[in-house]
Amino acid sequence: MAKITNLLTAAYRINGKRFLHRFRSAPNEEVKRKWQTAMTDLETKGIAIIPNFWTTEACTQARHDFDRLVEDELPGIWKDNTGSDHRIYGFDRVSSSGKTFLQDESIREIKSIYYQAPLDGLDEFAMMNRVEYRPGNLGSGGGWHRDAVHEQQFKAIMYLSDVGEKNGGFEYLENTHRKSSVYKTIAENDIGHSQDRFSPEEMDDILAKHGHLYPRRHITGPAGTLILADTSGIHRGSPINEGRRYAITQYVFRGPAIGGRGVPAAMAPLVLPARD
Ligand SMILES: O=C(O)CCC(=O)C(=O)O
Repeated sequence: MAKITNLLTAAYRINGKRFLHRFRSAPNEEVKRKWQTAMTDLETKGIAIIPNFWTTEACTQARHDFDRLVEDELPGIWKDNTGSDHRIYGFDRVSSSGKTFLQDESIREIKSIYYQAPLDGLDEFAMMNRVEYRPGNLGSGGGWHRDAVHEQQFKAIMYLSDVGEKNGGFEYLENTHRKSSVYKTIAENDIGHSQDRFSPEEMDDILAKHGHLYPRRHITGPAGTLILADTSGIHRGSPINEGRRYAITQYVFRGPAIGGRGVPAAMAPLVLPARD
């Protein structure tokens, strides 16, 4: 009975959100053509990889800006419990590298197409983080999760340092951005209708039963590798075993003008205020 209630509640929340979000804007055909493969991967698998999006020099400059702000103890820097993850939410407000990333023309067009929404309807900011090995670290993002359960959630994540298997790369279960995966995990893995975090045991069960449907990707690549993902799909930053991983992420939310709620209330206080 609980399972049926969970399925009905999830269906109600998913479909209500879809109805509210039927705002469309004309896609830019040139961008659509240039990024066609990436857009198709994003839409079908939930994840797309674009190599060499930034130069080594631009990545070095962003790392330098971040390290200087941490060294200067900028107020508002967020840290996880183990001291592994340092984050600046609103990096675009304190670094020109952050601003350049957030304002990138191609990503602007891609997110507008993905959300089928005009850009001025989206609320957004850039977050830069540095993750380093500490015993017991859970990786960037604190373990396997969905950023949203009932609606799509776009993120653009770019590595700013070289990321190999041991450096805490982004992991993603392909196809879990599809709402069918929400229903499937409720029905076959005893997941709650709005559950957005998953224990190691729950992940073992999901992978054992549905690993063939949801291939697990661990993204490695040099500095400048761009990942576009629908993070309503199941993902995490892998726990880091070696070195430091620097990355910058665009957080993008539907604003009130297009039927969304903007930056979530729990996150808003973490974001540095905009500067003139
Ligand atoms: O940085 C990453 O690899 C993933 C981060 C993440 O999942 C999050 O912050 O929600």
